[in-house]
Amino acid sequence: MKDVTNLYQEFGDERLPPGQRETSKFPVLSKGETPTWDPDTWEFTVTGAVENSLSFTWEEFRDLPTETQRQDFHCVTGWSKFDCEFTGVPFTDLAERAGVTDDAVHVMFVALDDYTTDLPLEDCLRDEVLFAWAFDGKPLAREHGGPLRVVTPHRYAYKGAKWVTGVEFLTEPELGYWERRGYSETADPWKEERYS
Ligand SMILES: Nc1nc2c(c(=O)[nH]1)N[C@H]1C(S)=C(S)[C@@H](COP(=O)(O)O)O[C@H]1N2
Ligand SMILES: [Mo]
Repeated sequence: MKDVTNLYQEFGDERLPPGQRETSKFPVLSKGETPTWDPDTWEFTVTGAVENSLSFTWEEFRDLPTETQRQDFHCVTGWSKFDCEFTGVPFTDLAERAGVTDDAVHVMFVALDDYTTDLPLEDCLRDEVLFAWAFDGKPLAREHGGPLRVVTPHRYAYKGAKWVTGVEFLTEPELGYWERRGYSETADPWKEERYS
């Protein structure tokens, strides 16, 4: 397993970002109800500024090569959970398969609960950004985003869309659900970029 819990060294002095409190629990934070999903009709798409748009059924997605990483998780509301073990498909793998075009600068993630979140492309093209379907070796619980969620240990966790079904590469920045409501576009926990 790859341990990326030292990635904070790139951003700050302390593993626990300023203004955060460590918790051993794994709280659930969702804007609404946990959406239902059907493995027979579930579809994941990669679209936008790419050479090849991609589409996966659940079975196809599960056949993709995966990585398991030990990561930290920082919620913008002030709690951090250390040593989360996520298994999933690296963002960079999908970006490579799709062939991101030179004019792409930004990324939008879309989810089953109509949640969206955006990040600059360079913040997504990192080894630690995973489309994760397992947590601590077990299928991701539905309230935590099962069947599939994004994890972004270098950014506040609202950048990690639970129930993710699509990623769109953009040639201009657009804002996601919380970003339109005043949360930070870049969301660096060590700079306490909570609000914009
Ligand atoms: N689709 C979707 N993804 C989401 C959210 C949401 O409401 N819907 N909440 C975000 C927020 S604010 C946080 S802190 C994390 C929480 O993940 P957890 O519920 O697994 O702790 O998911 C993020 N991803
Ligand atoms: Mo959050």
